Parts: sequence; C-alpha cells; structure tokens
Amino acid sequence: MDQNANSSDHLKNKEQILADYRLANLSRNLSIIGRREVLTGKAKFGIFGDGKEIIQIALAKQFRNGDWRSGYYRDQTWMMAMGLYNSVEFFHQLYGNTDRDINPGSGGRVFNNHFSVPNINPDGSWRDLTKQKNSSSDISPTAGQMPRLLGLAYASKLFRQNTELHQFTTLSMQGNEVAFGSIGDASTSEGHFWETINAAGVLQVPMALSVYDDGYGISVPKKYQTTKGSISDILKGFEDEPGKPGYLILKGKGWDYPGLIKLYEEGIEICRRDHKPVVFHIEDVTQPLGHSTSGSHERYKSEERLKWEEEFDPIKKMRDWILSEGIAAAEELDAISADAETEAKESRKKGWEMFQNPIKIERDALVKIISDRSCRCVEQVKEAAVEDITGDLTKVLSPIRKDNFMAARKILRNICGTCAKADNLKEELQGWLKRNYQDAGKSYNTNLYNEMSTSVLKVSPVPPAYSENSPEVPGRQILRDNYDKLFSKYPLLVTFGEDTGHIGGVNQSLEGLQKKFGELRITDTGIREATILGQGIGLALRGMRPIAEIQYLDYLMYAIQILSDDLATTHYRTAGRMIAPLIISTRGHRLEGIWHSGSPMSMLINSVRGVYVCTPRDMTRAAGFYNTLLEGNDPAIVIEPLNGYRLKEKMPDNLAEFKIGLGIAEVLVEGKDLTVVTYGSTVKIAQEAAGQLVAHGISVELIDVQTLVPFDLNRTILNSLKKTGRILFLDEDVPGGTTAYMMQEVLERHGGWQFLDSAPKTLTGKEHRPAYTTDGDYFSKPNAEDIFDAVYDMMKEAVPQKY
Ligand SMILES: Cc1ncc(C[n+]2csc(CCOP(=O)(O)OP(=O)(O)O)c2C)c(N)n1
Ligand SMILES: [Mg+2]
Repeated sequence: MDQNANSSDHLKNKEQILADYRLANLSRNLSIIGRREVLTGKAKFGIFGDGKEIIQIALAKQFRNGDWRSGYYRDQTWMMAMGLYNSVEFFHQLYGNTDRDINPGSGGRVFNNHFSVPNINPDGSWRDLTKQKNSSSDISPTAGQMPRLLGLAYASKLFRQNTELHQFTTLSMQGNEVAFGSIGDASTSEGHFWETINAAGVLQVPMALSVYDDGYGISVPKKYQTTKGSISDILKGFEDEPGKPGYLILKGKGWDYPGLIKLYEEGIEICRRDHKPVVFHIEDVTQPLGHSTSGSHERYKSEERLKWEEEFDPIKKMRDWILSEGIAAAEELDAISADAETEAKESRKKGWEMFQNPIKIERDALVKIISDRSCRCVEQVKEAAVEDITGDLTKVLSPIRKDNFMAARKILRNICGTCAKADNLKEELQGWLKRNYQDAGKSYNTNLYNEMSTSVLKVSPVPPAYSENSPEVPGRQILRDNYDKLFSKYPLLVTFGEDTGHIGGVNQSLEGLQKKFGELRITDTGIREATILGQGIGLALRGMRPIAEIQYLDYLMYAIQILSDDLATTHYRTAGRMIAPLIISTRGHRLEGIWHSGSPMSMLINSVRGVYVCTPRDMTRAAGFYNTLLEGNDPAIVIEPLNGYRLKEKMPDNLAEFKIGLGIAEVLVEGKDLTVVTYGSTVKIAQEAAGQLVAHGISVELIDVQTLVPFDLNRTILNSLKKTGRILFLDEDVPGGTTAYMMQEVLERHGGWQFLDSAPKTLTGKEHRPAYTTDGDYFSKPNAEDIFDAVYDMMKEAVPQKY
C-alpha cells in the first residue's frame, strides 16, 4: 500500500483489503503446516503467529522505511506484510536452513520466527538504514526485547534534537523514525517491561508498543499475570496529563480489521510527530494452535474459551466484515483462501527440498567414498561394521548433517589398519570429514566476534606519548581530558548512566563535560541498569557510538541478562549480519564491602562471550581502550579499577590518539624465577610483592594480561613460562574463577603445560564476598604478603636448599 494512504482511503480499497485477507490466510496456513512439520518430526520446534494476523497487518501499514522493530516470536504476519519474509523463508527458518543467502535473518542459528534485518554490509560498513525497514534481532527470553526497544526509540530523539546529527542522513531522517515493539500479555509481568515503560515515559521517545493480549502465557492465565487482569488499566497512571507528559494508551480488538487500521494510524501519527510513547493494548486476541509445538492448549483452556476463540478468530471475523460490507462475495473469498493454502503447501515442499538437497549431496559423496573403495578388510567384524553403518545411513529418509557425520566418524574407526590400501580410504574419509567440518563450522561456529575489517583487533596500538613536562595528575583527569577530546572527535558519541551527566560521574571522570557538550551527549539516567544497557544496544544498532555507564561492576548483575542474551549474541545470532558496537563502562575490583568491591570476573567472562572484556590496571590504560574501541565496531566492557581515580599517573600528550591493543599482554617486571599473571587492581599489589621478593633473592616476571577476552593473542605468557618454568595466576575473583580460565588458556590452549617445572598455582579472593573496611579487604582479597608467601612457597618447594 502507498505509505501515505490514510485509513479511510484504505478501507475503500477492495484490492488492498483482499490482499490483506490473502496474507492473513497464507500466514495461518503456514502456521498450521509448520506445526504439522514439527509433530511429524521434520522440524525440531515451532512457534507461530496464529491469531495475531490482523493486528499485524494493520500495524505494518504504519511502518515506514527507517523505522525499527523490536518484537517477539509471534510477528510472522507483520514481517510478511512488510515484504521482509515470505512463505518459503518461513520453512527455511523452521528447518534451520543454514544458507545465509536464503535464510538471512539468522542463518538457522535461532528458533523460527525470530527475525532480523542486516544493519551492516558484508564488508562491515553501515547500510543506509533510512532506505530499509529495520528489525532488530529477536531473542526468546520473555520481555528481552524491551530494553533494546528503548534504545531504538531513544536514537530518534537524539537524531532529531541534536542538530549536529542531521548530517548523518543514512542513519536517520532527523529522528522521524518510530521504534515499534511487540510483547505478549504475560510477558508484561517481567521487570524489563516495567523498567522500559517507565524509562520511555521519562525520556519521551517515539516507542510504539503493541501488547497482544491473548489471555495466556503458555498455560498461565491473566489472573495470575496482571493486576486487575488488564495491562491498560494498570498503566493508566502513565497516561499523559496536562503539563505532565506520559503515554498515549490505545485499546483495540484483535479481530477488528477496520478498527485496528484506524487505531494504528491514529497512534503512530502522534508517536512519530510528537515523539510520544504509545501503548496499543490489543485485547480479544486468540491463539488457535496453542502456544507452541511443545504442547496443546486443550490441556489448559476451557471448552468455553476454546469455543470463544473459534468464534473470534480474526480471519473469520475479517471475512464476516468483508461480506457484511459487500466488498467481496463468499466465492471470491473462498478462492483466495484456497489459493493461499496452495502457496503455503508449495512453499513447504520447496523449503523442504532446499533444506534436504545439500545434506543428501553431502551424504552421497560420503557413501560414494565407501562404496568405491577397492580395499576390503580381512577382519570380518570391521568390514561388516562399515557395511552396516553405510547401509543404515542410506536408509535415513530425512537425513540431517549429524547422521552423515556420525556415520563417517564411526566408519573411520572401523577401517582396517592392515589393509594394504586402507590408508587411501582413511585419507579420503578424513578429507571428507575435514572439508565438511569446515563448512559446518562456518554455519555454526563463526561470527561470535566481528571478523570483518572493522574488527577492533585490526586497530593498531599507539603508545601513550610523554614529554619532559608531562604532569602527574589523578587518574580521573586523564579519563576526563581524554573524553573531552573524544567528544569533539566523534559526533555520534554519547554517554549516559546514573550520575554521569550533571556531576560528571561519581568519580568525576566526566567533570564539566555536560556543560561543554550538552545534555543530549552526556546524560543522567534513572537507576535502571538493564535499560541503560538496552538503551545502548538500541543506539548502537542504529549506528551511534554509545558508552553506557554502569555505576559499579557489582550492579552489572541487574543487566547481565540483557548483556548475555542480547548484546553478546547479536552478531552471532544474526550470522554476522547485525552489529551493536556498544561500549560499557564500569568500575570494579577494589573499594569497600560486599556490593562495591566485587570482582565477579568469571561470572562476567563466562556469560558474555561475544563481548570483549577489558580490565585496565590504571586510567591511562582505560582511556586507551576507549580510544581503541571507538575505532572499531565491536561490543566491549571496560572495567576501570575503582581505587585508581585519585592515584597519580602521568598525563599522556596524545590524548584520544593513543590506543591500547586488545589481547596484548604486557610484561611489567622482567624476571627469571617465576611468572605472575594478573590484571586490573591486583597489578599494583603484585608490583609491590615483586619488589619485596627481590629483596629475598626471587626474581618474578609480572605480566598484566590487560584484556581477559581476547586473551594474550601474542602468547606473551607462554614465552615467559618457557623462561621461568613456574607460574602463579592471581586475581580477586573466587577460587576456580578467572584464574582457572587464565590457567586453561595458558596451559591447555597455548600448550604451556610442557614448560612447567613446578605445579601451577592460583591465588584468588576468598569464596565469600569481600568484607567491609580495610581489614575486611585485607582478609578477603589477596594482598602483597599473600603474594609474597605464595611465590616464596613455590620457590621453596622447587629449590628447598636455597629458600
Ligand atoms: C525469561 C523467560 N521465562 C520463561 C520463558 C518461557 N516462555 C516462553 S513464551 C512464554 C509465555 C509468554 O506469554 P505471552 O507473553 O503472553 O506471549 P504469547 O506467547 O501468549 O504470545 C513463556 C513463559 C521464556 N522464554 N523466557
Ligand atoms: Mg499471551
């Protein structure tokens, strides 16, 4: 439809109405067939958009180029209505087809009906986001789409209100874009929903959220989900009042085609024009096929409810409306339904063949290698096993790659070692396995990090430069003056967080900068870590350069779900098609007490693979990481050492220009007896201990890994270990935490075990959280004496006569 046609024009346009009716039917047929494909074992799992067809057709009419979607797994009709999804792709998603050219949203990495539209080109450059309909990439955790939705909407506000950004014409049309969200009724019970609703109301951003209220979250009805059983009723306090901007809240019925068309037109116009957040509470929504293929809704819906759902089926209701308005006759509508059903069936066949053919070709190549073999093993058992495995494989009706690989690997075990020509067969089979593993690896194991030329790992390090007169200043001033230059250099750079704006951060590392660069660039937020993260993700997806500040590392726990499920998987789950280069700035390790001095690094690194983790030992290093990260396009966390803001460091001359390379470990003290590996705040303590050890004749080589992910790309630690033969891994995390990670990297991955002359050791914080006061710290975390003793003991054990 013409993007500018209004609803009254539209409701007179027979052709368009019938096209909508056909799409609704097509989508429903896909859901029905999709469910069957799972129940008959062809697909693994299915979740569908049945019952939500008409809402989404109405909604999609208001979606323009440049707009953004952050929705959930019910949105298949919406995506089809925007031309971003078709009936064959529906099956590519369902079967998990890994061909990215035909299944572009995820390359088969996520469940069906999880969508995305690339925001970058294959070379890593940004696409013209104003010329396409954009969809951020869906995740399965309920309400997980909400924090990101806030950021997508917030970007429009920045692009509109900060006139310096009007030059970025391929990112935004001066902020005229709406961020459309969708959520199920039950998911509004989640904290993310409420945090986002409040934040979007405070920020007044063009967020248009549809709640599809089908009365259930899987089997649990609304009375257990929502106070008073109505989300719009309880959102009333958020509504606009004179002089008190809030929300526009609109209600519609999921079966009311003309009503929904008018409703969305009205709501989106205001949302776009005034940057007013809008909630569309769509009631009377059905779910004719039940929640997913994991069960049937007859188990929990009453007879009466099931009957009502049949009666209020939106497609049936649309048909009744068309007939009662005299727009088309029953025969015409029947023909449309039949045609839609045919398309759905043919698409299934096509999708299935496209899924199966490459697997069968792979299988045939394998079987041919076996059947063409000239060598037969004299060991009957082995020969029979090869025959059996191959025979079984050829009998699999609908093979998946696992079948091929299992067979190939089992056959390999049974190829007889005594057979004269066995080596050839072995080689051929090994060749098949290698080639196909490489190919499967591309499908499933790539794109965790940016592998393009925009990777931050391709940014060349530049050391901080000093002159004779370089002053010694408190560390926070280095950050502040570095930020000052960065904000001048990068117009798309913004930072926001709790106390970040007016006072310039709790440690004054942004002191005075809000005054200089304005509230739109250095911004205070509410206390809401999950949506600070989401705000950053949304901005980053839209091409801005956000630094989201989380006040203390311990509070990142509030955002870990979004960090782990959304940010860390964005690039991976879109098979490299989307990127969200969000920088998260936080501070941790050492200060006072349980909630201000944690160093839960193993929790972090093990839940955010896909995000780089920088652990600078001082503020020069921290500033250097920001400088590096802003030249690449990767998400990353920088953990500033909490006790370093007031410690003096030399001010570099080349602020905003010096860059600390990620994955580059640094030898801080050279030594020959034992290697100590650490990072962050413990570096200083280890330096102190190294000094004490020298006085006792022990020469320690101290290495700062600088970033935990990536880890020591140049094998600096391994080289040190070759020299010393002894190694101690040190940090303030729990026992078995990040020290275990570092040990595995060095000893197993880099092969360091071969060079050990003593048992490798770890020295960590205690298992409990760090206690309050300096004494609490002394007895909770490793101190210089502990390090001294640990090293001394290792040396004594190795050379008892000397120590
Ligand atoms: C955080 C989280 N908890 C639980 C689930 C399992 N789950 C998936 S969908 C769903 C119900 C969602 O209901 P609703 O929001 O009403 O959406 P609907 O499926 O009804 O459209 C649940 C509990 C999940 N995916 N994520
Ligand atoms: Mg529901």
